[in-house]
Amino acid sequence: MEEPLTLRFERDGYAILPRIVAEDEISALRTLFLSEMKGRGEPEKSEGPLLDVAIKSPEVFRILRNRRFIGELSEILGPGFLVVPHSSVALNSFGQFHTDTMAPVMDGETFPHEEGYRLVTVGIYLQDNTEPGGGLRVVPGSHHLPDPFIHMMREKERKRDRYHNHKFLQFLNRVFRYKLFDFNRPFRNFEGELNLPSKAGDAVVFDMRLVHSASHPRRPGGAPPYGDKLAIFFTCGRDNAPTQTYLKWLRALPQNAYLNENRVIDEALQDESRHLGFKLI
Ligand SMILES: O=C(O)CCC(=O)C(=O)O
Repeated sequence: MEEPLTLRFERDGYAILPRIVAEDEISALRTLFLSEMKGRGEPEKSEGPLLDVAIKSPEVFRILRNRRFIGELSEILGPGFLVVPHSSVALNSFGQFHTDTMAPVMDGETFPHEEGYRLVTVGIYLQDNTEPGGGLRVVPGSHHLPDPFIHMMREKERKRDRYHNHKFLQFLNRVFRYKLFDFNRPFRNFEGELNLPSKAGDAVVFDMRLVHSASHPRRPGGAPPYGDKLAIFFTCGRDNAPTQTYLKWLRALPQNAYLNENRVIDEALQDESRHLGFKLI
């Protein structure tokens, strides 16, 4: 008998929900997002994400009409869960190992350790994840452990500051063609990492405290077989106090001013969401 989804999620900190976007819809979504994101007329910004897609993009909201998807998310998050910012479509984003709670914890927030906490990132990848990347790497169970990045980020900042204040270190680095100091090396691999075998259209749901990284194309020089990497991301949370604290923290960040200025969620969309079993925030 298959283990219940909630037990698996609580133990591992992630779950793959298969076939949330049907195979025949993948290429239409890829074409749509690629034309939207590559044709924005701002070459230097062409790789930046589309933001707030849960409320702005009908094609993205359509995915939330999948009742099996909402049912499985409700198992993980509880009924009437919240779809909170950020939601985005990301093109060719290949971040390194981190947790999604590292930034608020570094700001002094404690909600990831509070009773009832359950905030997840949901990634719907529009290509298979294979050895050359396309999806997510995770460290199973790491959401139960203290966040290693708090110390690692402080160390990185300390080393960077020392380097920037030290002309001789900068000179040495130039001599060695900038290969001597690589402050991101500790973030490239992580002990216990697992490349999740997701297929295009699967949803990968993970606790925001889980150690994870984009799965990188690991063939130096070789183009990944899927071409451009595309993924849709949502953040979802249990309807409770830790989620509200997360929202308060998020809204107060200067780069998120767009969340506080004339941001209106269409009433019909909000009604439909309630009927489907979640609330848009
Ligand atoms: O880009 C990816 O595939 C990883 C996403 C990620 O790290 C995140 O959403 O926090």
